Amino acid sequence: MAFDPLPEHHFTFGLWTVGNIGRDPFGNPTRQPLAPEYIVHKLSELGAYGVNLHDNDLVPIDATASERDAIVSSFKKALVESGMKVPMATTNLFSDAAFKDGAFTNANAQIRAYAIQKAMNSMDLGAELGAETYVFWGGREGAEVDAGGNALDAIAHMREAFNFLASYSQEQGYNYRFALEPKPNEPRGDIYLPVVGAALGFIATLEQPHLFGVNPEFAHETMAGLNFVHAIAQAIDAGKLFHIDLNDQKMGRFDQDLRFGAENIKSAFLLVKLLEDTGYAGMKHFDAHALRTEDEAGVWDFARGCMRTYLMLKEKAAQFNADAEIQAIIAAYKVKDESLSSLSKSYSTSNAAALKAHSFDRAALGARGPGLERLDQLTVDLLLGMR
Ligand code: DIG
Ligand code: MN
Ligand code: MN
Repeated sequence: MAFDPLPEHHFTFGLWTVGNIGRDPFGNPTRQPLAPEYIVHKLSELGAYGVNLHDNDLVPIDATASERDAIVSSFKKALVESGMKVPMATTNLFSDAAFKDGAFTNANAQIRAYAIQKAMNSMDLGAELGAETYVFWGGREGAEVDAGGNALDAIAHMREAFNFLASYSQEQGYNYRFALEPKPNEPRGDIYLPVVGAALGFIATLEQPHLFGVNPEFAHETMAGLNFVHAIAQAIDAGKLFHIDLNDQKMGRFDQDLRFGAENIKSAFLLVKLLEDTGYAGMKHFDAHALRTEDEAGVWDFARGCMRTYLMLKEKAAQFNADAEIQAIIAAYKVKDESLSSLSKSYSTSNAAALKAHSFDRAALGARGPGLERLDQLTVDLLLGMR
């Protein structure tokens, strides 16, 4: 079976992903930079749907207005030639020294104002390119020193910035939905809103929470020692999975942004199954990059691998759902009791009395085996191609 990606699969890559030149904190670049237009055409040839960008992935921070317009015009030409879309845009609020101690959350009001200005200009660029999702990843929104008392102020500063930018988007007629991307640390010692749950709780405090969702990243929740599938389930339950950053990660490491499925194949399978079973209609964005060891050919192997693995796991999920033995075990695992479960569906004095009066055979409940070992083994068999 061929697992060839097509635009209808909605696979996207950031310009910074396949454009990663292999620099790391301990080493110089190992690859040459790739022009945005070249990236657009190459990704289109591989079957991707779109490309995402930070403002400065395309337009240098010190570009003049005329230079900006020329750069955007050339990029738009590549999009038209290739048919590639720009579903998501975001702002680089983490590279420039001005943001070294935060952007929206900076203790310096002048830097906070500059960050909002930069975000508005970047939102203008994204809207010009057709982006409908706007991601906020607070790479520098954090601290190494909390003695300055910024932890509480930072939340209020972020709320002010997001409320302001949501209103700017509406006044401009942009139909952005905003996606907050949590990360626990790196580059800051600790980053505010570190995980999906924290971001969901924060969104509820905004003026227009319906405009805000999350952009969870596999590597980031994994860095925090959390179960990414559980985080996605909560985001879906809340109607807040606006976007997703797919990649892979070894637990307890710096942000590796590995090729999707490169490390945790069972987690990747369960994630793809959850996304497919729930009809996730958003973009499947691979926020990852080729290993520093690779040359340009390795970069495109990386990009092909991300999409191929997603499609293979999608096929495995279909097999899992069609596997009679597996489905029988799951049916037995989810014990139904309509008379009992109806009592707690909605409260009433009589339901409470009936539930309090019911006698349970606690020993029998504790003795019953749920069959999870067998189910997990059949999942491994399936993933290893033995079913
Ligand atoms: C890092 O995981 C962040 C940045 O690359 C970008 O702002 C965001 C969008 O995918 N992810
Ligand atoms: Mn990452
Ligand atoms: Mn990301």
